[in-house]
This record gives sequence, C-alpha cells and structure tokens, in this order.
Amino acid sequence: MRIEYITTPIYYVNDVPHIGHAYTTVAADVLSRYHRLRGCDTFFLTGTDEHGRKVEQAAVSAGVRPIELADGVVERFMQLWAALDIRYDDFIRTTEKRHGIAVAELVGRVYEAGDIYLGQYEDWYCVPCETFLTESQLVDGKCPDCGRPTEKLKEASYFFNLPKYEQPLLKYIDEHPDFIMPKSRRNEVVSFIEGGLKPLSISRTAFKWGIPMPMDPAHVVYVWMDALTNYLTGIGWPQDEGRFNRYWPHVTHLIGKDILRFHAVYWPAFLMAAGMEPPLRIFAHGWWTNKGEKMSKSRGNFVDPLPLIERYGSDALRFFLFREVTFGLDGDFSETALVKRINNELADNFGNLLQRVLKMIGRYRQGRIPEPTGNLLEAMAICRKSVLERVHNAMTDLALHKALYHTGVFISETNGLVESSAPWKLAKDPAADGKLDDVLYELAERLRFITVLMAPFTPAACSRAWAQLGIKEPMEERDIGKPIEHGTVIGKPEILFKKFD
Ligand code: ME8
Repeated sequence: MRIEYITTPIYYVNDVPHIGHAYTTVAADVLSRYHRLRGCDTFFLTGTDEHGRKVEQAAVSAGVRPIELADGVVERFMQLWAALDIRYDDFIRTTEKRHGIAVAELVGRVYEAGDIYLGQYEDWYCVPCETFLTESQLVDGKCPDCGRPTEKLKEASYFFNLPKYEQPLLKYIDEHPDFIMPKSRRNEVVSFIEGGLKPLSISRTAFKWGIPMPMDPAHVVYVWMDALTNYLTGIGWPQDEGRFNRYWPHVTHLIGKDILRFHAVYWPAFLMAAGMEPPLRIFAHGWWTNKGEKMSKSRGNFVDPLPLIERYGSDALRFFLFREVTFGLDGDFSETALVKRINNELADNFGNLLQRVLKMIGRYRQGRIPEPTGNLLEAMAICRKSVLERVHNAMTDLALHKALYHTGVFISETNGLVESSAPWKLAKDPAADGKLDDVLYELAERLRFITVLMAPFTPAACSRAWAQLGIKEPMEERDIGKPIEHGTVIGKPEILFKKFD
C-alpha cells in the first residue's frame, strides 16, 4: 500500500491565524483527502511552534505565562481548522512532552556524531530589549523595536557543523530531482549551498522558554532545530519505531517559500548528521498579498479567513485558493474574484449540472438511475481513465490548480453533453427509450466521478452531492473507478452552491 505523510509548517503562536496559514493547511488537507480517496495509508500532521524569545516576551507583556499565551492561540488555530473542514490526523505542539523527548534525542545523536560543538555566537545586541539582532534586522544600526543603539556582543552557543554537509546536500539534491518542488525553487537552494554554508547557531542562553540542550541545560535549543523535529515527533519518533518507520521518509513537507532554506538545507543536514534519511519532498508555495500589498502586522492588513467562511462557506474559500492561483506562484486576494469563481464555476458549472440531471432522472425515470448498455460502460471507463490520469498527474506534481482545471473542463463537457443529447426531447419519443436510459446513466455516472474529484477541494458540498446521488457506500470506502449502480434511488435535489452578488 502506498504511504503518504503530509505536513504543514508548525505555526508560530505569536501571531493569530490568517489566510496565509489557511493556504498551506488547506493544501495539505486537499492532498491528504485525495490520497485517502485513492486508498493510500495517509497521515496528515499540523501544529504549532511555541518556543522562543518572542513568545516569552509577548507573554511577559500580556502578564501571562508563555504556555497560557500559547494555549489561547492554539485554540484559535484549532477553531479555524474546524471551520475549514481540515481533517488532520494529529496536531503537534512543540511544548508537549513527546516533542521535548524527540528534540533531546535528535540533538543527542548529532552531538554523539561530533557535529555539535560549543562556540561563541556574536551579533548585535539591544540591551534594553535583551535581544540579539542580525545585521540585516538593524535599522540605521539601531534596534528595530525600540530604536535605541545596539552593540556587538558575544554569547556562548552550540553550533551545528553545517559546512560539513555542503557536498552531501548537493549530491542528495542532484540524485533526487523531486526533492525540492516546484523545480524552479531548486536552483535557489543549490546556489545558496554553493555560496558556502556557515556553522549554524542552535542554542541560546538569553531566554529560557525552550527545550534544554540535553548535554548542557543552561542552553535551550534555538528555534529551527526544535521546530523541524516536529515532523519526527508527530509520527512517534523516537518511541514508536513501527509507526515512524511506516511513514518516514515518505513525506511531503508543504511550506511557504519563506522557509524553504530551513527545510531544504538545515533539515536534511540535521537528519544526515543523526544518521537518518532526508525527507522525500519539499514543496514551497508562493505568497498571498492583499490588494497587491504584502500582509504584515504593521500594516494590519491580514485577510482573516473566518468572516469569509461565514459569508461564503468553507468550500468556496478552499476552492478559490487553488483555482485562482498557480500553486507555487504568488497570488493576490480579492473578494470580487472569489465571488466570480463561486458563481461561475461552483454554482453554475457544477451545482447547476447536478440539479438538472437529478431533476431529469426524477421526472423521466421516477428517481431511479436507469440501466445502461454494456458498450456505454466500456466507453465511460476509458473516458474516466483519461480524466483521472490527468488529475492524478497534477496531484502528484502538486499542481493543485491543474487538478481543478482538468476537473472543470470535464464538468463543462458534461454540461455540453446535457445540451447535445437533450434528454427532454428523447423523453417525448418512445423509440428513444434505450437512448434516454444511456444518456441519463452517463450523466449520473459522470456526476459521481466529478463529485469524487471535487471532494478533496469542496468536501462539504461533495458529501451532500453524494447523498443526492443516492450512493449509500461511503465515498472513502469506494474505489474511485467503481461506477454508480443502476437502480440507485436518488435523493432530493438541493442547491449545492448559493450564488452571491
Ligand atoms: O515560519 N502567503 O511559522 P509562521 C502564503 N514556525 N502563505 C503564508 C503567508 C502568506 N502571506 N504568510 C504565512 C514559521 N504563510 C515557523 C515554521 S516549520 C518547522 C516552522 C504560511 O507562523 C506559509 O506556509 O511564520 C509559511 O511558510 C508559514 O505560514 C509561516 O508560518
């Protein structure tokens, strides 16, 4: 059985969820649902990244303990995932005990292997804010937060010997053409590595909110080594070897382009150092802007998904995110574009087709799916196979937009079939009885198939469509290629997608 392990980044808890977070998580949900439908052993992990100085400071300002702050934000993420119909298998929080165990184990192994050593971390420091800053973070040499002068300071820190992995990483990338996707991002990573890697500081003593370094608890593990390890913790490492070996390294890490370097360079290097296999695939998608502007805290222009879900429904938003923009490229969010997609594609093309066909089966065949001729079944199997191939290739390439495009073309063709076969004319001609059976069967079967193809993107509407088609067997338990049975009694046709002004 094919194994598919799908992850999202774990999101920081010093920010509330917005459309960007929803984007990656819905993508992971769409992929997981698709793989489950085709019978793969699928595991979908998401979660939150809760350690670090920023969370510690935000908690101090709010007068709460860091864990209380995290609990509140986690609640908001979980609410959003429920509203978006996200079906994850596990939600990992880096503050959980199981994660502390995993991080200590990974750090310990890399230390044993000799790739972690104690050194001096030197950078700009803002004394009032007690914060280390990199050169690029400074504004005119001053602290970007309080505007006061900074000074060069040294801190003891453990380092990971990243330069040692330059050649192994380049070799791995070269030998695994699908490791970094889309392909256009690969060169970016290769030139970064070829530019030379520096030792990576992986511990801090300036704050306490983190996982202690196992060999020196005066240090806490610094963000990325802590955060990335979640992908191991989530599948039971190091305690549940069976579960871990089942899913690792068959993983697809879905991320935004902002964190590609961490995933495609640091992460495989950490794993190599620990004697483990690098992940199979990393897919970095593009950036959503709001009316052409970058979304940021200072601009306060984050698109909040919740009101959109309330107004248009979660299916509509899910569909829009992958229909509007090529998955992998940047996109601009606009409500007008969303409404257009709902009206034209979900309501008119898909929803309306279902209604029309069900009504005709009701009227001309008393609500029972008629029996087709053998030739029709054969022809339909061939047609289904070619559509499925196109959709499947798109899904395995993570071209989610293409999967929707091909499905949309098939829906339009099916609308064309309604017009060209004109069942309302056939119904008036007693000699065309067999022909009408065939046409209505074909339309019903096409709709069954369309419903399955759309289900990963618009799951709520598709489960209603499934019920309206009268199919009793749950979609998840049924082979994608198994045609609808004649004699099936259809349900009551109801509007699938509401239109908006
Ligand atoms: O980076 N457009 O967490 P984070 C598209 N904790 N996607 C966006 C986006 C936008 N405008 N804004 C955010 C972290 N994202 C780390 C990750 S993983 C081991 C640790 C999405 O809360 C996108 O997936 O800043 C991006 O990679 C992620 O949110 C960053 O989330």
